[in-house]
Amino acid sequence: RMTMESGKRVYNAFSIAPKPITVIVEGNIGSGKTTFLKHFQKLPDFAVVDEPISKWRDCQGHNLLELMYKDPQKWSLCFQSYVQLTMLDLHVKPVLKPVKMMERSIFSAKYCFVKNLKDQGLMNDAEYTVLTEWFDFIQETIPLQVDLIVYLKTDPQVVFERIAARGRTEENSITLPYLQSIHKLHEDWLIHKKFGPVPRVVTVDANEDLSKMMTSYSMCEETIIQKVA
Ligand code: DGT
Repeated sequence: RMTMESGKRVYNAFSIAPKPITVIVEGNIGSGKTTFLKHFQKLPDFAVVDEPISKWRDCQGHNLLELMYKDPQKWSLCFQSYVQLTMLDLHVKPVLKPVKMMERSIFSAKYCFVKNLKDQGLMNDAEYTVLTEWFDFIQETIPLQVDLIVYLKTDPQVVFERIAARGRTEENSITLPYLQSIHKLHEDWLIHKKFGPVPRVVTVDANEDLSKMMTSYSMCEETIIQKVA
């Protein structure tokens, strides 16, 4: 028998595990979500589910991320429908630890990325409507539990420099105005709550050099643990 003890809860791998607290980590491209999650991956009570970007770069041999950046008008619907599927897959993935952490969500895909493509005229109204109908259907039929959102807030200029420095090939066409739009949509969604009610948001100033962010990580750890206790 395999059991995992965590605070007051006892987990038995052969019984149905209690529902974990789900935390999603959001923020602009290059805001440090992966580094943030790496910190939590080391802690015993946290299950970090894999980020789907590797799937976007290799969908049975197709690099959908690259296609989307090269010709957004042609490939955005295809890319975003795959993002929606891979995100849904992560949302429903069961974990055996008290806290489940995810990098991004089906929500940022919809409210930030899809909305931006639509606003920029890169996705037409018919395509946007089909994606939205799928999104609404998923929300109505599948429980997508989110208890807490960690928002890594950055200045677009800062992430612009980080993205240039990391040199991911698909991303060499990313411009400052693009990052400004994505930033604004994160603010509209998480701070101004323009797209409806959102779960509790913890905002972290993520402009600091990534290596200096340990203090913020520990603060978030406290907040999350308090919520779990
Ligand atoms: P990090 O760790 O904060 O630096 O995060 P990134 O930049 O590795 O990960 P993410 O999810 O912000 O972006 C991955 C790439 O996918 C990036 O080039 C933006 C692009 N992308 C376009 N549309 C979407 C979408 O709907 N969702 C997500 N997650 N990414 C999208």
